[in-house]
Amino acid sequence: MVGSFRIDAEPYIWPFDGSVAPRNVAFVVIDMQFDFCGPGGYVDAMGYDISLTRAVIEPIARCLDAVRRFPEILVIHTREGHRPQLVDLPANKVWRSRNVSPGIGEAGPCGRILVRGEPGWEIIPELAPLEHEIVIDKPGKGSFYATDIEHILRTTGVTHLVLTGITTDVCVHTTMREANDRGFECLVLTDCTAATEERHWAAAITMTHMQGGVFGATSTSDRFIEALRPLASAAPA
Ligand code: C5J
Repeated sequence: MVGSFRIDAEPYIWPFDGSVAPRNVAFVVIDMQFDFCGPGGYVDAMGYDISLTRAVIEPIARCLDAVRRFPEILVIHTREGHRPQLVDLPANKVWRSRNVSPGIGEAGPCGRILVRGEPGWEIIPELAPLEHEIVIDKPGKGSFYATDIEHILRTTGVTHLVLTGITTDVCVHTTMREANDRGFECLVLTDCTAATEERHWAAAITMTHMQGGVFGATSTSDRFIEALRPLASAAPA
């Protein structure tokens, strides 16, 4: 594969360093699990409208289709969840969740909420990882805390992250902030991410743009796919 790409984005044309080669990019799909977008999952049990978090399934699937034509782009999926023994589940996380639904770690309609191996914890089939793709299990909101994602990114030479998934204001933002502080250049695809409330999605996107792009930049699935297109046609047959 040859070439590099750049993307029309806000508040600057991404990336900051002019363009990026596919081998330096990871496409990250955050927490597309039943618990966050499936009927009976954690978000549904808390009383939120899961049509918001489900709306990102189609655009993410389109991006994955495009990205999977470039084997050099590392595809990473994350799952938020805890060990069945709950030894990695902070007491305050349980206490707070119990205020609004069955607590994290307790039985809900899709099994124990956010517990590894339970039906609700699984990634939805529409966005299932392929065998060779990387899956990161994380006990927290950020993808860097208590995981090996940074080691994988540094080892494979990834310097630029395209972020998608749910929820924008929690796990996507926390991951972007963690990555940004470590020097990774982040792009969020706005139609590939959603929050449990639209105003929180809007605030999370706006916050990314402040101070000249304090955490990175944002674009859309269409612009991302369009930016990859010339690379595909430049590839040797
Ligand atoms: C939340 C997440 N919202 N994946 N987790 O608790 O954003």
